[in-house]
Amino acid sequence: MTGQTPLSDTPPWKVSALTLFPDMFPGVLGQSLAGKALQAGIWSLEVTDIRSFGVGVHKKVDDPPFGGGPGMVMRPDVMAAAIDQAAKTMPADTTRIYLSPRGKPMDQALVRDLSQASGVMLICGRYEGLDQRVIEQAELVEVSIGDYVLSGGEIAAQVLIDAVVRLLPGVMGNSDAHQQDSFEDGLLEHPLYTHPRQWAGTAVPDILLSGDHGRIADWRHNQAKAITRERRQDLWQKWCLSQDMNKNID
Ligand code: 6GU
Repeated sequence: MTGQTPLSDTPPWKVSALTLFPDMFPGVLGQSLAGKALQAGIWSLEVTDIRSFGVGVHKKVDDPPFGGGPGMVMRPDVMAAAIDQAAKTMPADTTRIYLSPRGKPMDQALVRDLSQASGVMLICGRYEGLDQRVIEQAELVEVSIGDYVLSGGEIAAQVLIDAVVRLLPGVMGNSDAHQQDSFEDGLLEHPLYTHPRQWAGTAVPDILLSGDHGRIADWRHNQAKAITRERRQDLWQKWCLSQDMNKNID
């Protein structure tokens, strides 16, 4: 008896998070699906406290921006020292992501790529952001979770981790389930219904009770197209183009 879980021969997907607020981790990820997967060793989390690399007796991590302007900028010397330390326990080719509203928008393709890597380093900024030189020197990839501004990168990092962890083998019972996820085929997901069949004066659509799996699949696909066209012009245009391209290839 080793007491090992069935998946323990697979190394965990490794997260190295750098933050001024280490107590914010694992945060919401300590619960539910991600929390169970963390306990089961499907992913692992190492948190680096940026403060411990601060300069002087006051462990200073920030200074005002050269050229003037509001707020403070995180010092490149402090950040580089924290990143170098964290990098020691990660493979040399680990992607280093700096969570920033200036970044490339996070999407399901990025999430899927990261889930297929051995792990990720996540750098959480506070204040106005990081000195540009450390972004370049440490080859940080800037990633944003949407067009709004958060007070720091920690919640964004947790959004990213959650999206990746649910794709890791053994986390979601039915591994076919993500085939249906919104974005997996470029469309938003179709609507869902369960019991009771009649509720608040509204019946579940008859087609879903027909047992005709081919017609149900067609109905759902049409619903997915209609919802995407109505809500997300950007995704709809992309999907239409991808259909045209496939037609030309076939
Ligand atoms: Cl990744 N970080 C911060 N601080 N704000 C954001 C963001 C990230 N994405 C959108 N807003």
